[in-house]
Amino acid sequence: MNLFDDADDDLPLAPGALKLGGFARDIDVALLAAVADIARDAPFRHLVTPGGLRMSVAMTNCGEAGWVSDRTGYRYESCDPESGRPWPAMPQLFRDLAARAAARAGFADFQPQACLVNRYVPGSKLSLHQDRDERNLVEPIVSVSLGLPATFLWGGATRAERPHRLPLVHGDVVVWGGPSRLNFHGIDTLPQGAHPATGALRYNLTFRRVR
Ligand code: MD6
Ligand code: FE
Repeated sequence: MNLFDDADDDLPLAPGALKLGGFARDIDVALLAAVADIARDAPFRHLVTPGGLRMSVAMTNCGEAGWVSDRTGYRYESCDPESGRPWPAMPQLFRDLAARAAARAGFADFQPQACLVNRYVPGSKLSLHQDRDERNLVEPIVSVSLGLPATFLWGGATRAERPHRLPLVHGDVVVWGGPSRLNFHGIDTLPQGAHPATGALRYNLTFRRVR
């Protein structure tokens, strides 16, 4: 008997959006090792928003395109602007995880082009936003949480809708496409804590089709 079974259920959030509790937990060590490899090549950095604010979440990417922000706007770039070199290749482990999670949520044959890697320390947050810098707004985003628990803010189609609060823990995966692909969402200020796998950090991997 697993007393924690409830958290490992598939939880529908909205049409096209599904939380897969604990889906990535059994490969956490390999995922975190891959994140460390990526960060050696393309270090985490605090991007600046078009409005000139430094983001509290540190970011890097792997795959054929990476999400970046600066004073000129948000976009995908095939090279890391810090080094001028292509982003690190997306590990096969990442591709397989993203495809398995998407398939479970009903999106067959998902082949991600970009993986944005977010790193949070306690006090970091990601304000309510829409993901709309991708040209492909039909295919899902697959989002993997590792390390410290966080509260996901799950809003509606407009900024005015008050967001629901959804706990995300180590190994949880959210798959998100179709009708709710443009819903507003964010991460509430990360509380203090220590996780056996990451210490005082949370990582999030989001896999996308960009083009
Ligand atoms: C995070 N995630 O969990 C931030 N976006 O750290 C996102 O902004 C996100 O989890 C689109 C789809 C799923 C996500
Ligand atoms: Fe997002």
